[in-house]
Amino acid sequence: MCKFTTRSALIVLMFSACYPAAAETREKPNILFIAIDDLNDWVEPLAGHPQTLTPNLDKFAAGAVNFTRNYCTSPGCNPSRSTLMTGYHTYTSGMYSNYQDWRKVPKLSRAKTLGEYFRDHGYYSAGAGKIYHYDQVAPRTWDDYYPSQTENMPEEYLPENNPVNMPEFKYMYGMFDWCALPFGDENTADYKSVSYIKSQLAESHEKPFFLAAGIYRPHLPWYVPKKYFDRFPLEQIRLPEVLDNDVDDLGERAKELIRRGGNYHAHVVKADKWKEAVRGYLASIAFADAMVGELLAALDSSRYADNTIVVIWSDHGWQLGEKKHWRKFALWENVIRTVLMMKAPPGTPAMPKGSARGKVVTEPTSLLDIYPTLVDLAGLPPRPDLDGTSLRPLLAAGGRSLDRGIITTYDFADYSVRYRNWHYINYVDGSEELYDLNKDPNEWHNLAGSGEFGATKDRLKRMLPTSAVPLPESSLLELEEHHVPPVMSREYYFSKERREWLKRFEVVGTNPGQACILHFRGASARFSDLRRQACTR
Ligand SMILES: [Ca+2]
Ligand SMILES: [Ca+2]
Repeated sequence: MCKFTTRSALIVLMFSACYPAAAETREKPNILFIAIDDLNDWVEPLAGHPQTLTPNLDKFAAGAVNFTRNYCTSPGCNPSRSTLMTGYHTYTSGMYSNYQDWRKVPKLSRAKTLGEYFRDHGYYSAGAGKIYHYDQVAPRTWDDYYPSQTENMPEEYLPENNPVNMPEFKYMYGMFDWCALPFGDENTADYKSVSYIKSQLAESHEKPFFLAAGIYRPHLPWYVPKKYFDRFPLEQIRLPEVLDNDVDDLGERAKELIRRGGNYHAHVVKADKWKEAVRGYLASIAFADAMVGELLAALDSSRYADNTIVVIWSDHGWQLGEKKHWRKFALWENVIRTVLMMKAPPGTPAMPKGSARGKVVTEPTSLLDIYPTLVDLAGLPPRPDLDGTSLRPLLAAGGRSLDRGIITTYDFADYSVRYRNWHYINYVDGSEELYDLNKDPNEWHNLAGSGEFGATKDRLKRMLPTSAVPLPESSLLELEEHHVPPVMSREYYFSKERREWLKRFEVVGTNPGQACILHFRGASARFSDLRRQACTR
């Protein structure tokens, strides 16, 4: 990565005996770490929707290892991202909910973050866009950040009179909306983040680098340039497959997760907006894929093309009406499954032949595995304290299985275990679900009540954590009226206080006179009101 004249090379040779560390440093691989927000399996390499268009992710998968059954630690941006970046699971740290400040969770506040650990071992670390949850930034992770160490996300464009397309309903997340922007990629916030990373790839770096690009789409609002909407004619849109009465075999806790937040499904169906919403999500995914393409093309044409490890991941999945549920915040496969692909070039210290090309790994893995995998591949001192496992055996051609159960939590005391073809869910109220994904990929038939699968269920149940670190109250954010207070104990779950709070979400049916549209304050993207222009429906 450094250009040497003959003379300077001679000087290095002369001093190399005195400075072996310098020679070793030059052998360390660079890392390009690409995060995509709220992206489910609707990408071509995971084939979750037949109409999705993700040529760049598809091309990358052909030369990389595609972990097709990878899971988040928790289906919310904040716990998912902060556990990934520190390497500790929710139930070993106490970081369970979006309504916590991860920096006030004692174990995570003391943790060496991923970028920080690489900095400590001779790396230059920089990033742009959403890696941490909005304003919960961690400057110790980075040498430099765009737009800044305190504002991690560039300003988003906000159309006038939003929401543009989704009729408001009580307690609706204010950004639950979509529209075709009247300008090109270059005016979007994501493009600005991507441009910063591209400029970093164009520079000459003396140290190996850890570069983190946080792409915000397809997170709501689905405002992306018109050309992406044009790729998905509305009349041709295919809705997710659903089963009538799918929710009938679910317990009370699951039904609460479906209804909460004002009952999105009832409102979307009543307003006849289901196809439009699916289109908005597909358009946003196509846009995010284009941003990935920009980054990968810049890497390929840079001097770092042959010595950079690339990791592409999303922080959790999303539902668009399956089980009458929208958004995240649940434990079904569509919600906890994420994108994870990795590519290690030949010459990587721990993997001289590089990772396999076009390999598909179907055994369950976790976003928590990224940290120990990168430490392992880069040859940094191992971190046996981390909760994940290096995926090196799975990255190699052939390679051995890790054969693990992968745990995901929601709030405190809702658990999911993915093991081989099985998915077991154990909720705080004691209700359970069991699915055989080989026979029932849509999770329509809950087998938990069937005696036939008792032994399987018990086996998966034994994989659950036996003790979980409580949610530290000191880490809670101030709650707003539309928030659902996180479950902090089983006692609290069944308490009268909680039942009273939840009554506000029992509202069904639109009532424009009472519509109360809520925007997250202090914990969302920043929006620019400088260039308000019309955007199309
Ligand atoms: Ca997210
Ligand atoms: Ca069902």
